[in-house]
Amino acid sequence: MRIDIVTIFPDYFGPIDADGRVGASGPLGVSLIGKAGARGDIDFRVHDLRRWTTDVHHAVDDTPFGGGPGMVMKPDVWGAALDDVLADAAPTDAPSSADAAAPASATPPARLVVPAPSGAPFTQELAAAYAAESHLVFACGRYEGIDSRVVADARTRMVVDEVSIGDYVLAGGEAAVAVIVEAVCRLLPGVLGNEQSAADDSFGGAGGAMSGLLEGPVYTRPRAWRGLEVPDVLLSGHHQAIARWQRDEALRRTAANRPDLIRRLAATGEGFDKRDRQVIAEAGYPVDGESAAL
Ligand code: JD8
Repeated sequence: MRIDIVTIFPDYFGPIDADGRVGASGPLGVSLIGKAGARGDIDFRVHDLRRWTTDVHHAVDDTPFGGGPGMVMKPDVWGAALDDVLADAAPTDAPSSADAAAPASATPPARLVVPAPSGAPFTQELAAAYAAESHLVFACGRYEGIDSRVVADARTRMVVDEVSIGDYVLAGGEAAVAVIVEAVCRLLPGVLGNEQSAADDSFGGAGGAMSGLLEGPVYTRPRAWRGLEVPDVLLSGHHQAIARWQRDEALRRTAANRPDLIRRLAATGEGFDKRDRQVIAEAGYPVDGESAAL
């Protein structure tokens, strides 16, 4: 997968070399995602938007039409940047032996992702959709945002998503891009070690036993710490009892912190067995077998 990020703060994503490649530090350079980048499984490129400014002040913003606070990012600078980034990623017309069979048009176009507080919610489901793409381009806004014609223009030739990572206000899109890139890249083949799997991810996952529920509590050595013991069942070796206990804990935590997820699972009808409904009822959410009413 190729991931391009356009921003006025390239250093946010760590040391960037002349070709826009990221170094071994920063959110894209460390951990499993950093290793995948170093292996070349993910081709990260970070671009400074000011490279496409044309005036001596390298201006990327201007006053908003219609008045109001702050500044708006200029469409002409963004348009030129996205044109070049997309052109750079597009296969050259001289097909090499490898893609001789695959004419240029065969290469799926990139998908443009623009974080914004007004965007559609970014979800695990969308993360999985992005993980299936071959090329993602992220546009990091700042100030009051990017002139809205940039997205309108890009939509004439590619899929564009305006997404939000949550109901709080950030100062710009960089943090949101770091969040989205991590959620997407951990789903790519070979990124997570084999001991880890995304199958059981909360908020969707791939149909694992716990998918759709929040994670339950976790423990490791020492067995006793500051007078606090690890639950005996986890030391019992009784795998069925352990699985049941972990599910009960996940149900209790989900009912307490995210009753909306209980409703979503209850609505699927086959989300809960008799024991589940008993645990949820004890947690204050009666779910009867018949209707999914809570
Ligand atoms: C992109 C500029 C700042 C936003 C005036 C504060 C996402 N969940 C989220 N919260 N905030 C953002 C976000 C904020 C951004 C930009 C994303 C570009 N800003 C602006 C409008 C109000 N300032 C976000 N994803």
